[in-house]
Amino acid sequence: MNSEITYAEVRFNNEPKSSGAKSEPPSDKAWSCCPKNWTSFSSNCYFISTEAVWDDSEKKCSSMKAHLLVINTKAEQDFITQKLDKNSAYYVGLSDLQGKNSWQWVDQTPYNESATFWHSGEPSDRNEHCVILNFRSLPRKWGWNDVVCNQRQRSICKMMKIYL
Ligand SMILES: [Ca+2]
Repeated sequence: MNSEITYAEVRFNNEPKSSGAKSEPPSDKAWSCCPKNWTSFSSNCYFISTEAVWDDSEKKCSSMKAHLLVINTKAEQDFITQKLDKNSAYYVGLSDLQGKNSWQWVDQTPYNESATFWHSGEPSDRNEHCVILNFRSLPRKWGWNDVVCNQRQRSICKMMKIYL
């Protein structure tokens, strides 16, 4: 994956900072950007990746210096889902690999019950250790579902913006 930079954004120091961001951008840096073909939101960059099992999806993200998507806010999820195909499912960086109902984000962000967006009835099965983001029509919304980790699914990678 090349990391050619195709555009940059200017962030003024007096611009209000987005709330809830886990990592605030360095305040003394004025220019930030995302790699080619990535999309930007707040201080992060996102990439929609091709089908793979959960493990390999995380490896693909890591090879691009990113992680599977860690969802910190509803606003972030709402932004990213606008870019997704309602007929696909996308792995995110949340798993319970031990099957102990102990959900872990790939970047060690603490799992916060009050910022979870499970579909109704999910998580549904102790044998389903990995999480996808998908669209359900009743009610019409995007949400999370635990699934087995060896299904091939599309996925979303996330990295912090690059500050120049
Ligand atoms: Ca499930």
